[in-house]
Order: sequence, then structure tokens, then C-alpha cells
Amino acid sequence: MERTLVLLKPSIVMRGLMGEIITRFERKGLRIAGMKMMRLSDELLAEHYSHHKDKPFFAELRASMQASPVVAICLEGVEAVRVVRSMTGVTNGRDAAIGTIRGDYSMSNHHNVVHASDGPHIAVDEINRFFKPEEVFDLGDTNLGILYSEGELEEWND
Ligand code: FUP
Repeated sequence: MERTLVLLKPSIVMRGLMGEIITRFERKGLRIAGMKMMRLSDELLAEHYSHHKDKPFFAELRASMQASPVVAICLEGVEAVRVVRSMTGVTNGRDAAIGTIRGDYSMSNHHNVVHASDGPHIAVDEINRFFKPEEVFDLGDTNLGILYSEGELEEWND
């Protein structure tokens, strides 16, 4: 089953919206394989946002990601990376479609409320960055039969 990393950024934590956002993922049928609240170190942020490390907004980005703890969530499901990115919406909250998380909860390019992995390989790296192996759980297959058809599960396991 594919896994992806979501971060609920400090703006969501401080606005008291964690439950609302988690509910959206659960309602969709994504399974929560790992979840924890954590403070992000300078080192971890430099690695996580290495593609922005030299940009003028990096210092502000780091400060806003350290304004409070974040919630790191490992979600799993068939094509979880693509599904969660589409639920998240485009980077700028003002451009994000209504109905997406950023479209519904953000007015900002910077305070865009959530992070979601941008590809299956990146997701693997990001989950390893934010979670120890024992913090991500094997959820078994008990509810997969009501989330997916047998064909979808077989296709995915091939
Ligand atoms: P996304 O994959 O949608 O999270 O977008 P990016 O990886 O490009 O951006 C990561 C974070 O950098 C954003 F969440 C917010 C911040 N950012 C800015 O503050 N200003 C910018 O011009 C671009 C990104």
C-alpha cells in the first residue's frame, strides 16, 4: 500500500483546526499509519526544504514552521501520494480550488496550512525523515474490503 507524508503546519495547529483536517483524510478512506506532534529542528527543515534553502523566503519559511509544533501524519492508501496532493490543492491558498484543503483554509502562498509529499519516491524519503520505523504501523487488511474492490487491491499488489 502506498504511503505519503502530510504535515499539519503551525497555522493549523494554532488555529485549532487539526481535527478538521485529519477528519478529511479519514473521511476520504485514507488510513493513518503513523501520527505525532513534533517541533522541527533547523537541521530537519534545511533537509526538508533543501529545494528552497537559498531562496529569499527560506528564513521566514523556517520561522513559520517552528512557530509551534507540527503534526506529522503518515497516510496510506492506493495511490495515496496523488490522492493527497489533489486533496491539498496548489501551493498558493488563494489559487487553490475551493474544496481542497488549501482552497478552504488558506489565503496565503506562505501560510498554506499543510505539506504533502510530491511523488512516491519523495514520500518514502520524507516518511523516513519524520518517523522512526517503529512509529509507522502495519494496519492489517481488515477494512480494505470496504475501501477497495478486490481487483483494485490485486492490481495494486502486482
Ligand atoms: P508545495 O509542494 O505545494 O508545498 O510547494 P513548495 O515545495 O514549492 O513550497 C514549500 C513551501 O515554501 C510552501 F509551503 C510555502 C513556501 N513558499 C513560500 O513561502 N514562498 C514561495 O514563493 C514559495 C513557497
